[in-house]
Amino acid sequence: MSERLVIYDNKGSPYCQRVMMALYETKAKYEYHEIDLASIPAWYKEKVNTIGKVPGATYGGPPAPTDDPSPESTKLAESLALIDFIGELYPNSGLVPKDIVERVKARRFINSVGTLFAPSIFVWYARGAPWREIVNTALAVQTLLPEKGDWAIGEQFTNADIAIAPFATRLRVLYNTGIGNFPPQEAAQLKAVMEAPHLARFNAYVDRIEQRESFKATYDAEYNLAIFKSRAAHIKRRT
Ligand SMILES: N[C@@H](CCC(=O)N[C@@H](CS)C(=O)NCC(=O)O)C(=O)O
Repeated sequence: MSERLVIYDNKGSPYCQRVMMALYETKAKYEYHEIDLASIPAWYKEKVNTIGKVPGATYGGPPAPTDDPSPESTKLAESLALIDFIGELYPNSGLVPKDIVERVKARRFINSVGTLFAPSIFVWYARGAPWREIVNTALAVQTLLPEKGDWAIGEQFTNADIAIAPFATRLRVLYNTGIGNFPPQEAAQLKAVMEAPHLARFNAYVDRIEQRESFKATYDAEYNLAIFKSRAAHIKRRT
């Protein structure tokens, strides 16, 4: 039987959305604490995640308030590690493939998302890096999509799909709205190339992700749009 699990989340964070999707998919039992990123509480850094980032989690230990976790609980962080942890807690969910070859395929996909696709979006959105790199990384992800099956490694929805979900969607929001620290015309340029036929399989895949219940239940479009606007304004003030 699994032990007490407390999740520290922020509703605007794509990394946190990964964890919330994994919790939804597994129907996991957990307690919840929202962290305000505008004023991260001192106790969170001291007692949960010393680098002060969300998502975070505590696992096990005796009952304690979520804002004063027991030193006996294990402190966990990093979205990709957390979704694997949740998948392993609920092995029947299939989020972590049981088959070793499928696990390696999922890991390869997750790596491409974590080291190429997601960072290419961030450096464009926040620092005005070239948008072409996003197209290149989306094409690289597309080559990993299998011929058969709706998901990253085939028929089974896994953590590989969760890893890309928040970033693929937010990319669409950025190029549809033009919110970000880049020249305004770039949003339309990127949208045209992202929506061209050469990325049809990638886009059909992202459409399926956006229709998944675990995605819809963990993504508040209006709330996220407001977050995007305020973060972009903050970045522009700094640059
Ligand atoms: N590599 C981490 C990244 C987490 C991350 O950067 N979280 C952001 C929210 S989107 C955060 O907590 N920022 C607060 C800060 O840096 O002060 C993960 O995958 O969990």
